[in-house]
Amino acid sequence: MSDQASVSSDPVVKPVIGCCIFDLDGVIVDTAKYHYLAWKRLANSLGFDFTEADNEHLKGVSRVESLKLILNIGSVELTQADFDTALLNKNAWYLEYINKIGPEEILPGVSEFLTDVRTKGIKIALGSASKNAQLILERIKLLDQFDTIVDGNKVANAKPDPEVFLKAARELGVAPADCIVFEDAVAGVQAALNANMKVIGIGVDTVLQHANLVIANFQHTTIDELVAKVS
Ligand code: B16
Ligand code: MG
Repeated sequence: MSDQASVSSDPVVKPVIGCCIFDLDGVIVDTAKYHYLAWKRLANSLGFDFTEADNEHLKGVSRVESLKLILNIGSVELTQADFDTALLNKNAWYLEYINKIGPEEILPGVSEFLTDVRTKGIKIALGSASKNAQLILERIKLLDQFDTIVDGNKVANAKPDPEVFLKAARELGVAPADCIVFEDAVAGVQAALNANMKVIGIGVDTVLQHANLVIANFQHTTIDELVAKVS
């Protein structure tokens, strides 16, 4: 056999990925619009307004940190008891919306992409700041697609701390370097990089400029194609 023939018959070595970790809000489903309506209702009840532009700064930010930012916008100070009540009210109003959502709210291409990942034998995790993640996945009927769910109830440190993604990798027995994170928030992209994972931003690259790759959504792509681009 000639050298040339032996080279061309070599098998193509595919990059190995053990786990895909998906953020929830802004990646799987657009719950930001419901967070906005609930936070706006809270701000209005405290005597000030809260705009959609303000809401952009809350993506990926925990519930407690979100309330601190909102109170700052309105220059309002609350006692600890009133702060806690505000959190409860906001979440109750948010859940009024969440309890009405269904699979029609899944973002474009997500269902097909999850099926593709699963078919390739790659594990699937959720890594979200939300304490309502399980309920949301139940509502949109995607709960059974996830091998593990790490959400705001399971971690102490908010993104950009890598805890949420490292915990997901550990629960699935996958090394961080073999994980790809999908994130729509700047703090989430940084959390993935801090975890020593590859990260694919969902959104626009002017905002998610530190991600290894940015895509607008999951339509018309496959996990093999994305792995090849970030490897
Ligand atoms: P909850 P993600 C985040 O979800 C949202 O982007 C953020 O706006 C919200 O404050 C946070 O979850 C906490 O949500 O009030 O339901 O606990 O993007 O990390 O999936
Ligand atoms: Mg998000």
